Amino acid sequence: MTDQPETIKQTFDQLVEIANQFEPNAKVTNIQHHGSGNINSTFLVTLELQPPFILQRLNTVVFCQPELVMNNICILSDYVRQKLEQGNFSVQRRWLMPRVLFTPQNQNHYVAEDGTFWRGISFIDNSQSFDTIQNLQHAQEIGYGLGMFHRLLTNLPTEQLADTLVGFHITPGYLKHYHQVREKIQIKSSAEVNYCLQFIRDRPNLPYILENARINGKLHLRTIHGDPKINNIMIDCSTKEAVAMIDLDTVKPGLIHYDIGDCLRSGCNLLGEETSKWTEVKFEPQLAQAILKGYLEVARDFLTQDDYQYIYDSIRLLAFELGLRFFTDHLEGNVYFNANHDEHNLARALVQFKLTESIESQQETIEQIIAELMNC
Ligand code: GN1
Ligand code: MG
Repeated sequence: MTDQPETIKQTFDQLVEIANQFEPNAKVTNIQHHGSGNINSTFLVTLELQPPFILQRLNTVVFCQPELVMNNICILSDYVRQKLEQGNFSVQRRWLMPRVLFTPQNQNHYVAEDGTFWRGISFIDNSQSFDTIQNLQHAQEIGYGLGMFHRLLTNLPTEQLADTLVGFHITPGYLKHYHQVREKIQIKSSAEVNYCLQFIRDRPNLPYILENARINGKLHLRTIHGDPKINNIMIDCSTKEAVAMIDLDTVKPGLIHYDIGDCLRSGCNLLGEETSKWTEVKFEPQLAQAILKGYLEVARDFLTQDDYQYIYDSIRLLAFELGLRFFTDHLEGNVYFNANHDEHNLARALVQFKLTESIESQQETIEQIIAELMNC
């Protein structure tokens, strides 16, 4: 069997050589694994006398046209930088876009000898991110960050961006794929697997809720982030304010509800996505209130009445959708999400399904929070 680029591991010296493509005039002092992404491999490169930068190997099984991903990111960052510089877009505080680093050949990426695809991105200075919400102020800043990102992109025509991940967040498509996988494979039964099978079976209409709203004209496509989980929103170490959104691979046309739902399902689970205590997972409404308050501070002007009507559904759906994606990947043998052990994606699916259950059991409270915020 030949190695796929994704399974190749680089030695430290090879990493230094790749890093040098993006900062040819600086001396690399260290390269360390960074963050907790499930798809790409991320490293922090430290340099002598210069700020560090992020080096990433793109997973080209998932992003099969990585050049288009890089083009999207460049279009987006140029657009936002211009908007911020023009000054007619008032941002009262520090807000930054990660900068794509170019090679001496003026390329926004580098393909190594082994066929792996790399990019360099500036590190947002004096900032950090967290896998779980630290306090209510942090929650509000998470919402503000997402709102600011959406607001900056409200007028970027979606046609300018390529669809780099066809079917991303189209839940009916994930359901279809799940059924195809089920037909293909022999399922090894266990209490956990049976819980997941039943969980999906019990919610036949849920996967269609946002797509039907789009088809019926209630929701429309805009430019979205696609992966606004809370560790993709950088927090300034000094002011504790949101300063940037990172991980721009999935920026593309979509429904902002994918982003709102994903941000809330990620932020309002204090045990985090990777917990082994899945039976204890809960959705925290007071964190949802703080995130939405921060979001509306910047997003209120471009939200329609229908947008508000689908916020609860989006939170419930995005937790369910991620559970469905993890569970399908478990059944398929971990072909999409990086997994540290055979049952890893099953464990992750259980967390998301338990979270969905908790969201459903608090529907009234969550809807009331949304209604109050809408009217204030
Ligand atoms: C993946 O790799 P990462 O962590 O940035 C996934 C998201 C999921 C997330 C769950 C392209 O993002 O959709 O919400 O895992 N990204 C892609 O942790 O599928
Ligand atoms: Mg991502």
